[in-house]
Amino acid sequence: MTSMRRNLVRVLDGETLSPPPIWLMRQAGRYLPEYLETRAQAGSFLQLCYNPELATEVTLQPIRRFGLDAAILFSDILVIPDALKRNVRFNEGHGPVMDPIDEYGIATLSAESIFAHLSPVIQTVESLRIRLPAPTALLGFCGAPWTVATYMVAGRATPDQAPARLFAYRHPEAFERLLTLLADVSVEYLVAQLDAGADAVQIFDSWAGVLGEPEFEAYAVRPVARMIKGIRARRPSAKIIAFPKGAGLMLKEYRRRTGADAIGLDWTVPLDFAFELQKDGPVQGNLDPMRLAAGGSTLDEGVDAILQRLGDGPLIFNLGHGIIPQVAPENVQRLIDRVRGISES
Ligand code: 1CP
Repeated sequence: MTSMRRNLVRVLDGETLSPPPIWLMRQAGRYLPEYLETRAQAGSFLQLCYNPELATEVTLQPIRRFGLDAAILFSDILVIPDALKRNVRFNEGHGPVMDPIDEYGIATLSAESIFAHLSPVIQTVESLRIRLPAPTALLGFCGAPWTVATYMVAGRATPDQAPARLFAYRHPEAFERLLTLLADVSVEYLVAQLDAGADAVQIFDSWAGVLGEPEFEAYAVRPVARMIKGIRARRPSAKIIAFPKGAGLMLKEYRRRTGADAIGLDWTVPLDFAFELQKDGPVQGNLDPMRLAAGGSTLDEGVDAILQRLGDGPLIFNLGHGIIPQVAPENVQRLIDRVRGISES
């Protein structure tokens, strides 16, 4: 395939684009009526993730509606524990659940044959690259080892990942084994996504923010650095965004220590600090998703503040976390128009 330098990739290479490329975390999802329709057709949420035709369809839905600069593969970070036979289920209204893992489970955990299980996801990437408009970048993704491990240890969603934090103190060796296994499996998985046509990949460390300083180094920085080194050893030109949500001041050294091309910023990151981080390379973010839900001038002011402070450097415009189901689709259009300078006022 002739290589076309899509806007998102240009920014990941350090270019400043005006307007900046924009995509939104959870841009496919329950705020879109067409998503709810396709999800109902699929049966369960996981069946949707493993159905290349329907997963392609829901990935394309926000692209058709809004013409975003990037599509993100429709899947979930928890397909990895599912492939590791942890019996993942998504129960309506209760979030994900799975069989909690203990130190004995970790000792016998095997990554064998997980790629057969994940092949429908890779097929989705292939079908997306064929179906997407040429200028639209395609992002692959996975969860960071720490974030995936938190769900595996607790067996469910928790507010602060207390079960995994406690487990890591009590069983440091078992926990290290789990993180290393997840990192190595995730390298293979992301390389497969890149080979199938993803322009870049994002590593979601949604729970990085609950870690103290030494734990952040051991569980958020080191495993992600291992992953990025592993990916680059195989695909030297791979473009990688890392999103350590809630990392706060620990963002400062994060890019250098992990080797990520771009860092994703949540909405609590002050714009002056984001500006400093941008001197070292591209940043992505960081509108509060609640501003998007609120809409109107609240939305416009949030957008303008980000563009004013970060618009003269390499920026990928995004939310600071995922879209919530209550968002009106018109607000998403308003956001995109505002970023692109197509505003009414
Ligand atoms: O009802 C439904 O349809 C399920 C809702 C849903 C959706 C739309 C879940 C369950 N996952 C997804 C898709 C998803 N998940 C994407 C698709 C692409 C897109 O962004 O459009 C992506 C990138 C994810 C990644 C993901 N899953 C993360 C990292 C990002 C983040 O939100 O922090 C995490 C933590 C998950 C786990 C997960 N999956 C689903 C839920 C509700 C959760 C969070 C559980 C919790 O509260 O801890």
